[in-house]
Amino acid sequence: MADLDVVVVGAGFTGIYAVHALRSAGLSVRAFEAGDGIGGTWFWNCYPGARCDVESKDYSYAFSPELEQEWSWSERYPAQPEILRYLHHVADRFELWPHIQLNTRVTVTTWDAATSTWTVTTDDGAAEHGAAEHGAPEHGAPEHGASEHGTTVTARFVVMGVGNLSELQVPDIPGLDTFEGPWYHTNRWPKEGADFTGKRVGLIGTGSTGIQIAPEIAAVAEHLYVFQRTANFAVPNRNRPWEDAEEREFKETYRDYREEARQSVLGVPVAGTGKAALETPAQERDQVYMERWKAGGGMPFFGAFTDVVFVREANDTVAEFMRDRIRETVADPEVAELLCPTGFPVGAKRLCQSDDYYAMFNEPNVTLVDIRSAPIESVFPGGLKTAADSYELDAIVFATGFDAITGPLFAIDVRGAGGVALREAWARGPRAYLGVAIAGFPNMFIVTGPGSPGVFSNMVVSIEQHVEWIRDCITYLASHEYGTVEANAAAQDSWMELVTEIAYSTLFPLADSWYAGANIPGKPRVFTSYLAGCGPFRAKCDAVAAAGYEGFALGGS
Ligand code: N01
Repeated sequence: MADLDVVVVGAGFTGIYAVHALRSAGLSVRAFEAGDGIGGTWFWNCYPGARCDVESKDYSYAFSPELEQEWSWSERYPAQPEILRYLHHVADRFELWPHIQLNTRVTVTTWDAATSTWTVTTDDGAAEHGAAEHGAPEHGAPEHGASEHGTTVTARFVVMGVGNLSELQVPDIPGLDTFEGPWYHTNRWPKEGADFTGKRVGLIGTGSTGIQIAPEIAAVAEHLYVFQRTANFAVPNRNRPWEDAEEREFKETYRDYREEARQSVLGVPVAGTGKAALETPAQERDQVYMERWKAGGGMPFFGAFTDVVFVREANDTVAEFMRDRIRETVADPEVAELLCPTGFPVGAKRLCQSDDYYAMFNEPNVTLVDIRSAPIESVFPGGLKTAADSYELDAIVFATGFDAITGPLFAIDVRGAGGVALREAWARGPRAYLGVAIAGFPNMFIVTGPGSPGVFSNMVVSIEQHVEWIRDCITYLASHEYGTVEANAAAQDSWMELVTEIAYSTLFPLADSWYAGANIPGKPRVFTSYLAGCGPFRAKCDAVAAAGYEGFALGGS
Protein backbone atom coordinates (compact mmCIF):
# COMPACT_ATOMS: atom_id res chain seq x y z
CA MET A 1 0.00 0.00 0.00
CA ALA A 2 1.48 3.33 -1.06
CA ASP A 3 1.84 6.20 1.44
CA LEU A 4 -0.03 8.54 -0.88
CA ASP A 5 -2.19 8.43 -3.94
CA VAL A 6 -0.28 11.24 -5.61
CA VAL A 7 3.00 13.07 -5.15
CA VAL A 8 3.05 16.42 -6.89
CA VAL A 9 6.49 17.86 -7.63
CA GLY A 10 6.50 21.65 -7.37
CA ALA A 11 4.12 24.24 -5.94
CA GLY A 12 3.77 26.76 -8.73
CA PHE A 13 0.55 27.35 -10.67
CA THR A 14 0.54 23.64 -11.58
CA GLY A 15 1.31 22.17 -8.18
CA ILE A 16 -1.12 24.44 -6.35
CA TYR A 17 -4.00 23.55 -8.62
CA ALA A 18 -3.04 19.87 -8.75
CA VAL A 19 -3.20 19.68 -4.95
CA HIS A 20 -6.63 21.28 -4.96
CA ALA A 21 -8.07 19.28 -7.86
CA LEU A 22 -6.76 15.91 -6.74
CA ARG A 23 -7.76 16.43 -3.11
CA SER A 24 -11.23 17.49 -4.20
CA ALA A 25 -11.46 14.17 -6.06
CA GLY A 26 -10.85 12.37 -2.75
CA LEU A 27 -7.18 11.52 -3.32
CA SER A 28 -4.39 11.84 -0.79
CA VAL A 29 -1.81 14.27 -2.15
CA ARG A 30 1.40 15.94 -1.12
CA ALA A 31 3.33 18.53 -3.07
CA PHE A 32 7.07 18.86 -2.52
CA GLU A 33 8.49 22.27 -3.28
CA ALA A 34 12.22 23.07 -3.37
CA GLY A 35 11.72 26.76 -2.57
CA ASP A 36 10.87 28.19 0.81
CA GLY A 37 7.63 29.56 -0.60
CA ILE A 38 5.00 28.65 -3.15
CA GLY A 39 4.72 30.24 -6.57
CA GLY A 40 7.20 28.37 -8.76
CA THR A 41 8.34 30.65 -11.54
CA TRP A 42 6.86 33.63 -9.67
CA PHE A 43 8.69 32.68 -6.51
CA TRP A 44 12.13 32.42 -8.12
CA ASN A 45 11.91 35.21 -10.72
CA CYS A 46 11.64 38.07 -8.26
CA TYR A 47 14.03 40.38 -10.11
CA PRO A 48 13.11 44.07 -10.43
CA GLY A 49 10.59 44.60 -13.23
CA ALA A 50 9.32 41.00 -13.30
CA ARG A 51 5.82 41.13 -14.68
CA CYS A 52 3.64 38.71 -16.62
CA ASP A 53 3.08 39.48 -20.30
CA VAL A 54 -0.36 37.86 -20.26
CA GLU A 55 -3.11 40.07 -18.84
CA SER A 56 -4.23 39.48 -15.24
CA LYS A 57 -7.78 38.62 -16.24
CA ASP A 58 -6.34 35.80 -18.38
CA TYR A 59 -3.39 34.77 -16.24
CA SER A 60 -5.48 33.51 -13.36
CA TYR A 61 -7.31 30.33 -12.45
CA ALA A 62 -10.71 29.74 -14.02
CA PHE A 63 -11.70 26.71 -11.95
CA SER A 64 -13.59 28.68 -9.32
CA PRO A 65 -16.17 31.31 -10.31
CA GLU A 66 -16.15 32.55 -6.71
CA LEU A 67 -12.38 33.00 -6.74
CA GLU A 68 -12.41 34.98 -9.95
CA GLN A 69 -15.18 37.24 -8.66
CA GLU A 70 -13.61 37.96 -5.28
CA TRP A 71 -10.02 38.58 -6.40
CA SER A 72 -9.18 42.02 -7.79
CA TRP A 73 -6.10 42.65 -9.88
CA SER A 74 -4.68 46.13 -9.57
CA GLU A 75 -3.11 46.36 -13.03
CA ARG A 76 -3.70 45.19 -16.57
CA TYR A 77 -0.48 43.13 -16.45
CA PRO A 78 0.31 41.65 -13.04
CA ALA A 79 3.68 42.29 -11.43
CA GLN A 80 5.47 39.39 -9.77
CA PRO A 81 4.63 40.35 -6.13
CA GLU A 82 0.92 40.57 -6.96
CA ILE A 83 0.91 37.16 -8.65
CA LEU A 84 2.56 35.74 -5.56
CA ARG A 85 -0.09 37.34 -3.33
CA TYR A 86 -2.77 35.82 -5.54
CA LEU A 87 -1.27 32.34 -5.23
CA HIS A 88 -1.05 32.72 -1.46
CA HIS A 89 -4.70 33.72 -1.44
CA VAL A 90 -5.57 30.58 -3.43
CA ALA A 91 -3.59 28.39 -1.03
CA ASP A 92 -5.34 30.02 1.96
CA ARG A 93 -8.82 29.98 0.47
CA PHE A 94 -8.73 26.33 -0.55
CA GLU A 95 -6.77 25.24 2.57
CA LEU A 96 -3.90 23.78 0.62
CA TRP A 97 -1.00 24.54 2.97
CA PRO A 98 -1.15 21.27 4.95
CA HIS A 99 -0.53 19.38 1.71
CA ILE A 100 2.46 21.40 0.54
CA GLN A 101 5.92 20.70 1.93
CA LEU A 102 8.37 23.53 1.30
CA ASN A 103 12.18 23.45 1.35
CA THR A 104 12.05 19.96 -0.07
CA ARG A 105 13.65 19.11 -3.39
CA VAL A 106 12.70 15.87 -5.09
CA THR A 107 15.93 14.21 -6.19
CA VAL A 108 14.91 10.73 -7.38
CA THR A 109 11.69 9.11 -8.50
CA THR A 110 11.74 5.38 -9.21
CA TRP A 111 8.97 3.18 -10.61
CA ASP A 112 8.51 -0.14 -8.88
CA ALA A 113 6.63 -2.48 -11.22
CA ALA A 114 6.09 -5.11 -8.51
CA THR A 115 3.99 -2.77 -6.38
CA SER A 116 2.89 -0.35 -9.12
CA THR A 117 4.14 2.59 -7.10
CA TRP A 118 6.65 5.38 -7.38
CA THR A 119 9.27 5.83 -4.70
CA VAL A 120 10.03 9.52 -4.35
CA THR A 121 13.22 10.63 -2.62
CA THR A 122 13.73 14.18 -1.37
CA ASP A 123 16.70 16.06 0.01
CA ASP A 124 16.67 18.51 2.86
CA GLY A 125 18.27 21.40 0.98
CA ALA A 126 16.65 24.66 1.98
CA ALA A 127 16.09 27.20 -0.78
CA GLU A 128 18.99 29.58 -0.92
CA HIS A 129 17.11 32.59 -2.29
CA GLY A 130 13.67 34.10 -2.29
CA ALA A 131 12.13 37.53 -1.88
CA ALA A 132 11.04 38.83 1.48
CA GLU A 133 7.41 38.34 0.64
CA HIS A 134 7.88 34.66 0.01
CA GLY A 135 7.35 33.49 3.54
CA ALA A 136 4.35 31.21 3.81
CA PRO A 137 1.94 31.10 6.73
CA GLU A 138 2.51 28.47 9.36
CA HIS A 139 1.67 25.12 7.84
CA GLY A 140 0.16 22.12 9.47
CA ALA A 141 2.17 18.91 9.54
CA PRO A 142 2.01 16.82 6.39
CA GLU A 143 -0.94 14.46 6.62
CA HIS A 144 1.11 11.29 6.17
CA GLY A 145 3.96 10.27 8.39
CA ALA A 146 7.40 9.08 7.25
CA SER A 147 8.15 12.20 5.32
CA GLU A 148 10.88 13.98 7.17
CA HIS A 149 13.26 15.76 4.81
CA GLY A 150 15.72 13.51 3.07
CA THR A 151 13.51 10.47 3.28
CA THR A 152 11.36 8.62 0.82
CA VAL A 153 7.66 8.37 0.27
CA THR A 154 5.71 6.02 -2.00
CA ALA A 155 2.83 7.07 -4.21
CA ARG A 156 0.64 5.47 -6.85
CA PHE A 157 1.05 8.45 -9.15
CA VAL A 158 3.49 11.28 -9.67
CA VAL A 159 2.52 14.60 -11.22
CA MET A 160 5.52 16.62 -12.37
CA GLY A 161 4.65 20.27 -11.86
CA VAL A 162 8.25 21.37 -12.27
CA GLY A 163 7.64 24.04 -14.91
CA ASN A 164 9.33 24.42 -18.26
CA LEU A 165 11.60 27.31 -17.28
CA SER A 166 13.03 26.52 -13.88
CA GLU A 167 16.53 25.22 -14.63
CA LEU A 168 18.60 28.34 -15.10
CA GLN A 169 21.67 28.61 -17.30
CA VAL A 170 24.74 30.72 -16.65
CA PRO A 171 27.16 30.80 -19.58
CA ASP A 172 30.55 29.30 -19.01
CA ILE A 173 32.65 32.46 -19.26
CA PRO A 174 36.35 32.12 -18.43
CA GLY A 175 37.29 34.07 -15.32
CA LEU A 176 33.79 34.51 -13.88
CA ASP A 177 35.06 33.05 -10.62
CA THR A 178 37.65 35.85 -10.41
CA PHE A 179 35.09 38.66 -10.59
CA GLU A 180 35.36 40.84 -7.51
CA GLY A 181 31.84 42.26 -7.56
CA PRO A 182 28.57 40.42 -7.11
CA TRP A 183 26.92 38.64 -10.03
CA TYR A 184 23.36 37.45 -10.27
CA HIS A 185 21.10 35.32 -12.41
CA THR A 186 17.62 36.80 -12.67
CA ASN A 187 16.06 33.45 -11.74
CA ARG A 188 17.82 33.43 -8.32
CA TRP A 189 17.36 37.01 -7.25
CA PRO A 190 18.45 37.61 -3.64
CA LYS A 191 15.76 37.88 -1.00
CA GLU A 192 17.16 41.20 0.17
CA GLY A 193 17.30 42.62 -3.38
CA ALA A 194 20.36 44.09 -5.08
CA ASP A 195 21.28 47.76 -4.92
CA PHE A 196 22.79 49.08 -8.14
CA THR A 197 22.71 52.73 -7.10
CA GLY A 198 25.78 54.46 -8.48
CA LYS A 199 27.18 51.18 -9.83
CA ARG A 200 28.49 50.19 -13.27
CA VAL A 201 26.42 47.17 -14.22
CA GLY A 202 26.78 44.71 -17.08
CA LEU A 203 23.61 42.96 -18.24
CA ILE A 204 24.00 39.85 -20.40
CA GLY A 205 20.87 38.64 -22.18
CA THR A 206 18.16 40.50 -24.06
CA GLY A 207 15.22 38.08 -23.99
CA SER A 208 11.94 38.73 -22.11
CA THR A 209 13.79 38.89 -18.79
CA GLY A 210 16.68 41.13 -19.86
CA ILE A 211 14.27 43.53 -21.53
CA GLN A 212 12.23 43.76 -18.31
CA ILE A 213 15.09 44.25 -15.89
CA ALA A 214 17.23 46.64 -17.99
CA PRO A 215 15.16 49.83 -17.45
CA GLU A 216 14.99 49.08 -13.70
CA ILE A 217 18.77 48.88 -13.47
CA ALA A 218 19.28 51.90 -15.74
CA ALA A 219 17.06 54.00 -13.47
CA VAL A 220 19.54 53.77 -10.59
CA ALA A 221 22.90 52.65 -11.98
CA GLU A 222 25.76 54.99 -12.76
CA HIS A 223 26.03 53.13 -16.04
CA LEU A 224 24.33 50.12 -17.62
CA TYR A 225 26.07 48.14 -20.35
CA VAL A 226 23.63 45.89 -22.21
CA PHE A 227 25.56 43.06 -23.86
CA GLN A 228 23.38 41.99 -26.78
CA ARG A 229 24.01 38.83 -28.79
CA THR A 230 20.64 38.79 -30.55
CA ALA A 231 18.25 41.71 -30.83
CA ASN A 232 14.67 40.79 -29.95
CA PHE A 233 11.29 42.18 -30.91
CA ALA A 234 9.48 43.93 -28.07
CA VAL A 235 6.00 45.42 -28.20
CA PRO A 236 4.50 47.84 -25.67
CA ASN A 237 2.40 46.57 -22.77
CA ARG A 238 0.46 49.80 -22.30
CA ASN A 239 0.18 48.71 -18.72
CA ARG A 240 -2.27 50.66 -16.58
CA PRO A 241 -4.36 50.26 -13.45
CA TRP A 242 -7.42 48.06 -13.80
CA GLU A 243 -10.18 50.51 -12.92
CA ASP A 244 -13.06 49.37 -10.67
CA ALA A 245 -15.79 50.12 -13.18
CA GLU A 246 -13.97 48.29 -15.97
CA GLU A 247 -13.38 45.31 -13.71
CA ARG A 248 -17.01 45.16 -12.58
CA GLU A 249 -18.26 45.25 -16.12
CA PHE A 250 -15.80 42.65 -17.31
CA LYS A 251 -16.62 40.27 -14.48
CA GLU A 252 -20.29 40.16 -15.45
CA THR A 253 -19.41 37.90 -18.36
CA TYR A 254 -16.30 36.23 -16.97
CA ARG A 255 -17.68 32.71 -17.43
CA ASP A 256 -18.35 33.24 -21.13
CA TYR A 257 -14.93 34.81 -21.53
CA ARG A 258 -13.24 31.85 -19.83
CA GLU A 259 -14.98 29.45 -22.20
CA GLU A 260 -13.84 31.48 -25.17
CA ALA A 261 -10.28 31.38 -23.80
CA ARG A 262 -10.43 27.60 -23.37
CA GLN A 263 -11.47 27.13 -26.99
CA SER A 264 -9.02 29.67 -28.40
CA VAL A 265 -5.65 28.97 -30.02
CA LEU A 266 -3.44 30.80 -27.52
CA GLY A 267 -5.56 30.41 -24.40
CA VAL A 268 -6.48 34.07 -24.76
CA PRO A 269 -9.24 35.21 -27.11
CA VAL A 270 -7.62 37.26 -29.88
CA ALA A 271 -9.69 39.03 -32.51
CA GLY A 272 -8.34 38.67 -36.05
CA THR A 273 -9.15 40.50 -39.25
CA GLY A 274 -9.69 37.21 -41.09
CA LYS A 275 -7.65 38.61 -43.98
CA ALA A 276 -4.23 37.70 -45.33
CA ALA A 277 -1.56 40.35 -44.81
CA LEU A 278 -0.21 39.82 -48.30
CA GLU A 279 -3.63 40.45 -49.82
CA THR A 280 -4.19 43.63 -47.83
CA PRO A 281 -3.00 47.03 -49.10
CA ALA A 282 0.11 48.16 -47.20
CA GLN A 283 -1.56 51.25 -45.75
CA GLU A 284 -4.52 49.27 -44.38
CA ARG A 285 -2.16 46.60 -43.05
CA ASP A 286 -0.04 49.12 -41.17
CA GLN A 287 -3.17 50.68 -39.75
CA VAL A 288 -4.11 47.29 -38.28
CA TYR A 289 -0.62 46.88 -36.83
CA MET A 290 -0.68 50.44 -35.45
CA GLU A 291 -4.01 49.86 -33.70
CA ARG A 292 -2.53 46.77 -32.05
CA TRP A 293 0.70 48.58 -31.19
CA LYS A 294 -1.29 51.37 -29.52
CA ALA A 295 -3.49 48.90 -27.64
CA GLY A 296 -0.44 46.98 -26.31
CA GLY A 297 0.30 43.29 -26.01
CA GLY A 298 1.97 40.71 -28.23
CA MET A 299 -0.66 38.08 -28.99
CA PRO A 300 -2.87 40.39 -31.08
CA PHE A 301 -0.09 40.57 -33.69
CA PHE A 302 -0.30 36.83 -34.34
CA GLY A 303 -4.03 37.04 -34.93
CA ALA A 304 -3.88 40.22 -36.98
CA PHE A 305 -3.75 38.44 -40.33
CA THR A 306 -4.21 34.83 -41.29
CA ASP A 307 -0.78 34.40 -42.89
CA VAL A 308 1.64 36.09 -40.45
CA VAL A 309 2.61 32.87 -38.71
CA PHE A 310 2.73 30.80 -41.90
CA VAL A 311 4.27 32.90 -44.66
CA ARG A 312 7.64 34.59 -44.24
CA GLU A 313 6.80 37.55 -46.49
CA ALA A 314 3.65 38.18 -44.44
CA ASN A 315 5.62 37.95 -41.20
CA ASP A 316 8.17 40.36 -42.68
CA THR A 317 5.45 43.01 -42.85
CA VAL A 318 5.02 42.78 -39.07
CA ALA A 319 8.78 42.68 -38.55
CA GLU A 320 9.35 45.80 -40.62
CA PHE A 321 6.52 47.61 -38.85
CA MET A 322 8.15 46.79 -35.49
CA ARG A 323 11.62 47.79 -36.69
CA ASP A 324 10.18 51.15 -37.75
CA ARG A 325 8.87 51.69 -34.23
CA ILE A 326 12.38 51.03 -32.86
CA ARG A 327 13.88 53.48 -35.36
CA GLU A 328 11.42 56.22 -34.41
CA THR A 329 12.02 55.66 -30.66
CA VAL A 330 15.80 55.39 -30.46
CA ALA A 331 17.56 58.65 -31.21
CA ASP A 332 20.96 57.31 -32.32
CA PRO A 333 20.44 55.63 -35.72
CA GLU A 334 23.36 53.23 -35.20
CA VAL A 335 22.01 52.06 -31.86
CA ALA A 336 18.51 51.79 -33.35
CA GLU A 337 19.80 49.61 -36.19
CA LEU A 338 21.63 47.36 -33.74
CA LEU A 339 18.39 46.96 -31.77
CA CYS A 340 16.46 45.95 -34.90
CA PRO A 341 16.04 42.18 -34.95
CA THR A 342 16.84 40.40 -38.20
CA GLY A 343 17.20 36.83 -39.34
CA PHE A 344 14.20 35.24 -37.64
CA PRO A 345 10.43 35.69 -37.91
CA VAL A 346 8.47 37.66 -35.31
CA GLY A 347 7.32 35.13 -32.72
CA ALA A 348 9.95 32.46 -33.44
CA LYS A 349 11.75 33.83 -30.41
CA ARG A 350 9.32 34.76 -27.69
CA LEU A 351 7.89 38.20 -28.51
CA CYS A 352 8.95 40.44 -25.61
CA GLN A 353 6.88 43.20 -24.03
CA SER A 354 8.08 46.45 -22.50
CA ASP A 355 6.86 50.01 -22.27
CA ASP A 356 10.31 51.52 -21.78
CA TYR A 357 13.08 49.26 -23.09
CA TYR A 358 13.86 50.99 -26.39
CA ALA A 359 13.51 54.54 -25.00
CA MET A 360 16.01 53.61 -22.29
CA PHE A 361 18.77 53.65 -24.92
CA ASN A 362 18.31 57.41 -25.24
CA GLU A 363 19.62 57.82 -21.69
CA PRO A 364 23.27 58.90 -21.38
CA ASN A 365 24.01 56.21 -18.79
CA VAL A 366 23.06 53.28 -21.08
CA THR A 367 25.35 51.67 -23.67
CA LEU A 368 24.40 48.87 -26.04
CA VAL A 369 27.31 46.53 -26.68
CA ASP A 370 27.18 44.26 -29.72
CA ILE A 371 28.56 40.89 -28.67
CA ARG A 372 27.43 39.23 -31.90
CA SER A 373 30.30 40.87 -33.82
CA ALA A 374 32.70 40.94 -30.84
CA PRO A 375 31.81 38.13 -28.40
CA ILE A 376 32.50 38.13 -24.68
CA GLU A 377 35.89 36.56 -24.14
CA SER A 378 36.38 36.61 -20.40
CA VAL A 379 35.59 38.15 -17.06
CA PHE A 380 38.44 39.72 -15.08
CA PRO A 381 38.33 40.85 -11.43
CA GLY A 382 37.16 44.37 -12.35
CA GLY A 383 34.94 43.72 -15.36
CA LEU A 384 34.37 42.01 -18.65
CA LYS A 385 36.34 41.73 -21.86
CA THR A 386 34.91 41.30 -25.36
CA ALA A 387 36.82 40.68 -28.57
CA ALA A 388 36.68 44.45 -29.21
CA ASP A 389 36.92 46.18 -25.85
CA SER A 390 36.94 45.86 -22.09
CA TYR A 391 34.37 47.19 -19.60
CA GLU A 392 34.93 48.11 -15.95
CA LEU A 393 31.98 46.72 -13.98
CA ASP A 394 30.86 46.65 -10.35
CA ALA A 395 28.17 43.98 -10.90
CA ILE A 396 27.05 41.55 -13.59
CA VAL A 397 23.49 40.40 -14.19
CA PHE A 398 22.82 37.28 -16.22
CA ALA A 399 19.42 37.20 -17.91
CA THR A 400 20.60 34.24 -19.94
CA GLY A 401 17.58 32.03 -19.67
CA PHE A 402 17.00 28.40 -19.00
CA ASP A 403 17.67 24.83 -19.96
CA ALA A 404 14.00 24.73 -20.89
CA ILE A 405 11.48 21.90 -20.96
CA THR A 406 13.87 18.99 -20.33
CA GLY A 407 16.17 20.70 -17.79
CA PRO A 408 13.77 20.71 -14.82
CA LEU A 409 12.89 17.03 -15.34
CA PHE A 410 16.50 15.98 -15.87
CA ALA A 411 17.37 17.68 -12.58
CA ILE A 412 15.51 14.76 -10.99
CA ASP A 413 16.80 11.21 -11.47
CA VAL A 414 13.58 9.83 -12.97
CA ARG A 415 13.65 6.05 -13.45
CA GLY A 416 10.77 4.42 -15.24
CA ALA A 417 9.93 0.81 -16.20
CA GLY A 418 13.02 -1.43 -16.16
CA GLY A 419 15.02 1.28 -14.40
CA VAL A 420 15.35 3.30 -17.62
CA ALA A 421 16.34 6.91 -16.91
CA LEU A 422 14.30 9.70 -18.47
CA ARG A 423 17.60 11.16 -19.64
CA GLU A 424 18.15 8.00 -21.72
CA ALA A 425 14.57 7.89 -22.99
CA TRP A 426 14.90 11.53 -24.13
CA ALA A 427 18.54 11.37 -25.23
CA ARG A 428 17.55 12.44 -28.76
CA GLY A 429 14.99 14.98 -27.57
CA PRO A 430 11.83 15.04 -25.48
CA ARG A 431 8.78 13.03 -26.57
CA ALA A 432 5.45 12.64 -24.85
CA TYR A 433 1.91 11.63 -25.69
CA LEU A 434 -0.40 14.66 -25.51
CA GLY A 435 2.29 16.46 -23.54
CA VAL A 436 1.11 14.64 -20.45
CA ALA A 437 2.52 11.09 -20.39
CA ILE A 438 5.72 9.37 -21.52
CA ALA A 439 5.97 5.81 -22.84
CA GLY A 440 7.98 3.73 -20.38
CA PHE A 441 6.98 5.89 -17.38
CA PRO A 442 3.69 4.46 -16.05
CA ASN A 443 1.57 6.48 -13.65
CA MET A 444 3.74 9.56 -14.14
CA PHE A 445 2.16 12.68 -15.59
CA ILE A 446 3.90 15.78 -16.79
CA VAL A 447 2.12 19.12 -17.23
CA THR A 448 2.44 21.36 -20.31
CA GLY A 449 5.17 19.05 -21.56
CA PRO A 450 6.45 18.36 -25.08
CA GLY A 451 3.59 17.67 -27.46
CA SER A 452 1.22 20.12 -25.75
CA PRO A 453 0.47 23.77 -26.60
CA GLY A 454 2.21 24.50 -23.25
CA VAL A 455 4.81 27.19 -23.73
CA PHE A 456 2.98 28.57 -26.77
CA SER A 457 -0.15 29.33 -24.80
CA ASN A 458 -1.46 31.15 -21.79
CA MET A 459 0.09 28.74 -19.30
CA VAL A 460 -2.70 28.92 -16.76
CA VAL A 461 -5.30 27.76 -19.29
CA SER A 462 -3.05 24.89 -20.35
CA ILE A 463 -2.18 23.96 -16.78
CA GLU A 464 -5.83 23.76 -15.73
CA GLN A 465 -6.70 21.64 -18.77
CA HIS A 466 -3.84 19.21 -18.07
CA VAL A 467 -4.49 18.92 -14.36
CA GLU A 468 -8.20 18.30 -14.88
CA TRP A 469 -7.45 15.66 -17.50
CA ILE A 470 -4.99 13.96 -15.13
CA ARG A 471 -7.52 14.07 -12.28
CA ASP A 472 -10.18 12.53 -14.51
CA CYS A 473 -7.78 9.85 -15.73
CA ILE A 474 -6.84 8.81 -12.19
CA THR A 475 -10.51 8.78 -11.19
CA TYR A 476 -11.37 6.67 -14.24
CA LEU A 477 -8.70 4.13 -13.36
CA ALA A 478 -10.12 3.72 -9.86
CA SER A 479 -13.69 3.38 -11.02
CA HIS A 480 -12.72 0.80 -13.64
CA GLU A 481 -10.43 -1.11 -11.29
CA TYR A 482 -7.21 -0.30 -13.09
CA GLY A 483 -4.04 0.48 -11.20
CA THR A 484 -1.75 1.68 -13.98
CA VAL A 485 -1.80 3.87 -17.05
CA GLU A 486 1.03 4.22 -19.55
CA ALA A 487 1.31 5.92 -22.93
CA ASN A 488 1.83 3.49 -25.81
CA ALA A 489 5.06 4.12 -27.68
CA ALA A 490 3.20 3.94 -31.02
CA ALA A 491 0.61 6.53 -29.92
CA GLN A 492 3.40 8.76 -28.66
CA ASP A 493 5.32 8.42 -31.93
CA SER A 494 2.36 9.28 -34.11
CA TRP A 495 1.41 12.20 -31.85
CA MET A 496 4.92 13.64 -32.03
CA GLU A 497 4.91 13.20 -35.82
CA LEU A 498 1.74 15.25 -36.00
CA VAL A 499 3.20 17.86 -33.63
CA THR A 500 6.29 18.17 -35.85
CA GLU A 501 4.25 18.35 -39.03
CA ILE A 502 2.07 21.16 -37.67
CA ALA A 503 5.07 23.03 -36.23
CA TYR A 504 6.94 23.01 -39.53
CA SER A 505 3.90 24.28 -41.39
CA THR A 506 4.45 27.49 -39.37
CA LEU A 507 7.39 29.88 -38.99
CA PHE A 508 7.82 29.27 -35.25
CA PRO A 509 10.65 26.73 -35.44
CA LEU A 510 12.77 29.12 -37.53
CA ALA A 511 14.96 30.62 -34.80
CA ASP A 512 17.71 29.56 -32.42
CA SER A 513 15.35 29.63 -29.47
CA TRP A 514 14.89 27.83 -26.19
CA TYR A 515 11.63 26.50 -27.64
CA ALA A 516 13.78 24.14 -29.72
CA GLY A 517 16.62 23.65 -27.22
CA ALA A 518 18.91 25.77 -29.41
CA ASN A 519 20.06 27.99 -26.51
CA ILE A 520 21.96 25.21 -24.75
CA PRO A 521 25.23 24.06 -26.29
CA GLY A 522 25.02 20.39 -27.32
CA LYS A 523 21.30 19.99 -26.60
CA PRO A 524 19.31 18.08 -29.26
CA ARG A 525 17.39 20.54 -31.37
CA VAL A 526 13.75 19.46 -31.37
CA PHE A 527 10.68 21.67 -31.61
CA THR A 528 7.94 20.01 -29.55
CA SER A 529 5.07 22.44 -29.07
CA TYR A 530 1.65 21.52 -30.42
CA LEU A 531 0.75 24.58 -32.43
CA ALA A 532 -2.82 23.79 -33.49
CA GLY A 533 -3.80 25.54 -30.25
CA CYS A 534 -5.50 25.09 -26.91
CA GLY A 535 -9.05 24.50 -28.16
CA PRO A 536 -8.18 21.73 -30.64
CA PHE A 537 -5.79 20.19 -28.11
CA ARG A 538 -8.51 20.08 -25.47
CA ALA A 539 -10.87 18.41 -27.95
CA LYS A 540 -8.25 15.76 -28.76
CA CYS A 541 -7.54 15.06 -25.07
CA ASP A 542 -11.27 14.80 -24.34
CA ALA A 543 -11.76 12.39 -27.27
CA VAL A 544 -8.88 10.21 -26.04
CA ALA A 545 -10.50 10.04 -22.59
CA ALA A 546 -13.97 9.39 -24.01
CA ALA A 547 -12.57 6.44 -25.98
CA GLY A 548 -11.36 4.81 -22.75
CA TYR A 549 -7.93 6.46 -22.90
CA GLU A 550 -7.07 5.57 -26.42
CA GLY A 551 -3.32 5.27 -26.94
CA PHE A 552 -2.72 4.33 -23.32
CA ALA A 553 -2.24 0.88 -21.83
CA LEU A 554 -4.37 0.44 -18.73
CA GLY A 555 -3.51 -2.40 -16.39
CA GLY A 556 -3.04 -3.76 -12.90
CA SER A 557 -5.46 -3.20 -10.09
O1 N01 B 1 15.62 33.84 -21.51
P1 N01 B 1 15.83 33.75 -23.10
P2 N01 B 1 14.64 34.81 -20.69
N1 N01 B 1 26.30 34.95 -24.15
O2 N01 B 1 16.40 32.39 -23.35
C1 N01 B 1 21.27 35.53 -24.15
C2 N01 B 1 9.53 33.58 -20.12
N2 N01 B 1 9.49 34.90 -19.52
O3 N01 B 1 14.87 34.53 -19.25
O4 N01 B 1 19.22 35.03 -28.21
C3 N01 B 1 25.56 36.01 -24.42
O5 N01 B 1 14.64 34.14 -23.83
C4 N01 B 1 20.40 35.12 -25.29
O6 N01 B 1 21.00 35.46 -26.52
P3 N01 B 1 20.62 34.61 -27.86
C5 N01 B 1 9.30 33.70 -21.62
O7 N01 B 1 8.63 32.57 -22.07
C6 N01 B 1 8.30 35.55 -19.51
O8 N01 B 1 14.75 36.17 -21.15
O9 N01 B 1 20.70 33.15 -27.47
N3 N01 B 1 24.23 36.04 -24.38
C7 N01 B 1 19.13 35.89 -24.98
O10 N01 B 1 19.25 37.22 -25.35
C8 N01 B 1 10.72 33.75 -22.12
O11 N01 B 1 10.85 33.42 -23.48
C9 N01 B 1 8.23 36.81 -18.99
O12 N01 B 1 21.65 35.00 -28.83
C10 N01 B 1 23.63 34.90 -24.03
C11 N01 B 1 19.10 35.80 -23.45
O13 N01 B 1 20.41 35.56 -23.01
C12 N01 B 1 11.40 32.78 -21.20
O14 N01 B 1 10.82 33.04 -19.93
C13 N01 B 1 9.34 37.43 -18.48
C14 N01 B 1 24.34 33.74 -23.71
C15 N01 B 1 18.23 34.67 -22.95
O15 N01 B 1 16.92 34.87 -23.36
C16 N01 B 1 12.89 32.92 -21.11
O16 N01 B 1 13.21 34.31 -21.07
C17 N01 B 1 10.54 36.76 -18.50
C18 N01 B 1 25.74 33.80 -23.80
N4 N01 B 1 26.51 32.73 -23.57
C19 N01 B 1 10.60 35.49 -19.01
N5 N01 B 1 23.47 32.76 -23.39
C20 N01 B 1 6.95 37.51 -19.02
O17 N01 B 1 5.90 36.96 -18.82
C21 N01 B 1 22.25 33.31 -23.51
N6 N01 B 1 22.34 34.59 -23.90
C22 N01 B 1 7.00 38.91 -19.36
